[in-house]
Amino acid sequence: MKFNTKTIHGGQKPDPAYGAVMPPIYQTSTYVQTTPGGHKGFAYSRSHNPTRQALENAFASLENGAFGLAFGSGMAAIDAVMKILKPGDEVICTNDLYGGTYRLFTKIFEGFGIKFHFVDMQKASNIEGFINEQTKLIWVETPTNPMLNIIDIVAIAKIAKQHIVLLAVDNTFATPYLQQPLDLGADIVMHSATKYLGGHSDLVMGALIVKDKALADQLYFIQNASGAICGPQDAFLALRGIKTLHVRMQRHCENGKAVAEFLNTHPKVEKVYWPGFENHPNHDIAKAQMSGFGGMVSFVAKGNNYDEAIKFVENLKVFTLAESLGGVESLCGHPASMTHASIPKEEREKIGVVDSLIRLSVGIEDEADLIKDLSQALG
Ligand code: P1T
Repeated sequence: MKFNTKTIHGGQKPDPAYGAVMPPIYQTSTYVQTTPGGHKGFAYSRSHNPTRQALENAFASLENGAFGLAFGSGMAAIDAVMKILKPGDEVICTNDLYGGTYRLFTKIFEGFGIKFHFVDMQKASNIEGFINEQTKLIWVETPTNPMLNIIDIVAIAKIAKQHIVLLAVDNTFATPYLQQPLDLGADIVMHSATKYLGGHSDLVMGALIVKDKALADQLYFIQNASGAICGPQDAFLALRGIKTLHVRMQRHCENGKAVAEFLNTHPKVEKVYWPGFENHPNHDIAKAQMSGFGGMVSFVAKGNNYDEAIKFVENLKVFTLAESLGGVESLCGHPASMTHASIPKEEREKIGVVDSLIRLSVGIEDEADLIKDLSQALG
């Protein structure tokens, strides 16, 4: 089945109870048992829920995985992966990461005795010096949030396999429409389904997808034991969102390109970060591992002035100043004070997240209105 068909039918079948084409919202915590253990595969909704299961099947199908798991947030999904680890284990992760991921790693899991190495993976071989007997996991975000760096998944997977280390890829920015990390050698794909998968800024959710049964069993055990599942209503909304993922992403890519190109030639703009530019440091890798460049664009205005950056985001009218990304509406963020505020300033600035950096999640409105809005706010 081709991807565009999978978004609508992947892993889905009519509900067995009454043949409903869309999975009903099974708003129930529990299920009748005729005798202890005598049930239809559903005993308690933390463990299994038919609406969530339909969504998990859709996740698996989209990413060419065998098993999907849905969580109450992207952070809950990452938290579940980290719980595979034991004190003394080490993780190598991209140095440019969503601020919440950095915070979870450094403020929670470091306290449990896990060591994190934040490495510039734009050159894959940079990770080799950090691998030792304790290394159990490589955590990759690509494109990265918010600098839009591109990491070569095939090259990292090759190193991971040589050293028998798990590779997890946060595929939130690319979505499976543009990039399928399991096919490139990753063991685990993670999503903040809050973003493009849900697509309408109306839910918070996370996803994990894997191919390997033993790994799926381990992650399911953690999901059930820790309990950070999503509810059936949100599972329904995510399934509904996924059905238009391919058409939304096509427009996100078109509008993202138009916005990136507009900013790149604007006299007040210093630098635009977008993997579609031929002079982006890893443009060739992006071209090889992604089928488009997505709808995320970051930039810095000339003068690198904090007050001017704040004035710019306040003056936008079509772009909404808000946390998050990946919805149909265009959003604008100021990473240093919003999504990446939990990363210390000197760490942030080392990777380019300066106080004047602005991040755009380019939505699917009319391109002309978006450009006009950016133009008036820059003016
Ligand atoms: O917000 P949540 O669903 O828990 O997902 C966390 C997360 C994980 N990974 C990436 C790449 C993300 O971008 C996020 C969430 N990011 C934002 C809220 C943001 O505005 O960047």
